[in-house]
Formats: sequence, structure tokens, C-alpha cells
Amino acid sequence: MQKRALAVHDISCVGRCSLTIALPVLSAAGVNTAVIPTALLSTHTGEFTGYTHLDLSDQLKPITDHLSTLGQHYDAFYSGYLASGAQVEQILYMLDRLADDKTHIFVDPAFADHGKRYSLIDEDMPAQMRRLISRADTIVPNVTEAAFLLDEAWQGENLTLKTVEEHARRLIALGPENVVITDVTLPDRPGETGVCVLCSGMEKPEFIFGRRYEGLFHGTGDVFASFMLAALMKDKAPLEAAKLALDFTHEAIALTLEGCEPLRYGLQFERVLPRLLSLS
Ligand code: PXL
Repeated sequence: MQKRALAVHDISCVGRCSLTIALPVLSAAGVNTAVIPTALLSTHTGEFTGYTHLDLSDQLKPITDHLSTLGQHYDAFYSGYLASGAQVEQILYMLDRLADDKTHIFVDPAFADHGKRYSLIDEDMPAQMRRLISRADTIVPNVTEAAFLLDEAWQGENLTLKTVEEHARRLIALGPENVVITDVTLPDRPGETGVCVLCSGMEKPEFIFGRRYEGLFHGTGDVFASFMLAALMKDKAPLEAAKLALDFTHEAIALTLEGCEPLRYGLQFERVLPRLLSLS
């Protein structure tokens, strides 16, 4: 039977991120994907200025209440960028009404990168997001978000394997079954970047590394997360899904660098979708 997902992120009109990635990627995986937009922006907030921003918080409860009358089962609930920490309360409300015990709750915290919260994100977000990840099956924070979620300082270029392992263990203790920490770059592995995967039942976290590409690639976390959820919806185990997602994301970065579009417009993930279409 065709799987169904509900993707809850912002819509940024231009500059691939959030729903403009989640929707095509999940669709290419054959997943029927419904959306609830958390905010409407003209562009994402990295490397663009003058963007518009409409917080859609007042729409979330009425949309949830209406959708809950339809009685549909969602195989995945996928949350990403939220307009504010306060919106977490409404996401928890959505989970109570639209998810059931067979729904895979996949949370991309999507609020910070490179040691800093995104421009519009309030200070309350990490504490609120901690409530949401405790309800999740899978979380995919980057190294910055992992540190914020644990109330730890960002280690930047001094990050060690041991710290990432410890963060993964402390995050899994908060409730999720699978923790994937992305954007792991270590001083003793120059030229490489990767992810740390810890699933319940694994004795220790596993690291997967690939080539590091120099540059600021906007929306990379969203591309990785969407490919990982797509692979999970194709019944791949979490570790295999993370490996596939990393591979697809690295290919999208390489193809983007071959093109001549400015990097702020995001990764040319569309060029990798044929591979996802043929993934059995
Ligand atoms: O890619 C994460 C993201 C999503 N949505 C908006 C953003 C960002 C990162 O900057 O600004 C609006």
C-alpha cells in the first residue's frame, strides 16, 4: 500500500529548503505527502536579506482540527523549521491528533547551524525543541543543534569524536529510538565530513564519513533529512537509510558545484531524484 506522510515545515518561496525539498523528495520515493506550513517566507533566512516572514501559528490548530476529522493514518510525521519555540506546543497538539502508534515521528530540529541560531529563531527554541524530540522516533540534529539541545557550548573546530558520541548517547536518553548527528567535522579527519548514528540496541554509535566540500551549502540538512526519511519509508533500517541519505546528499553537493547557480539557492537535489526513483 502507498505510504502517507505529513510534512510540517515552513514554505520559503525561493532558496531550496524545508517544504520545497521535503515534498519532492518524499513524492519521488512514492510517498503521498500532505503538508502543514509553519510559516511563509519569500526566501530562507541565510545569505538573503529583505525577506518577508509570515508566522502561520494561528492556522495550525484549525488545520489540525479539520485534518483530524478525516481519520487518515500517517506512516510518517516529519517536522522541521518552526516559526518560534512557542509553536512546539502546537506540534505536540498535532501529534496527539494526527499521529498514532504506527506513525514514525521524524524530527529535524532545524533551528541552528555553525554555532548560531538562525536569524529569526528565539532563545526559547532549544528548550521547547527538547520537548518535541522526546516524542520522536528519529531525530537528525546537526552538531550545533545537538549542543544547543543539551545546553552545551558549541565546540566548533575543536570537536572530538568522543564529544559527538557523548552527545548522541545523551540525546537518545531523552527518548528517541534513533539519533543521527549531522555535519560532523573533526580536526583529525581533515577533508571529511560525516554523520554519527546511534540507534537503540546499538552498543556504540557508528560514524559514516565522506568527502568534505568547502563552502556554505544552504538547506543541506533538509536534503539529508528528507532523503533519510524517504529511505525509511522504503523500509530501509535507520543505519542503511542514513548511509543512503549521506551518499545522495554528497552527490547533490557535487552536482551543485558543477552548476553555476549561487549557493544560497540551495542544493540541486532534483538531479539526484532519478536515483531515488529507482531505489527498491
Ligand atoms: O534549512 C533550514 C531553514 C529552513 N527554513 C528557513 C531557514 C532555514 C535556514 O536558514 O531560514 C526559513
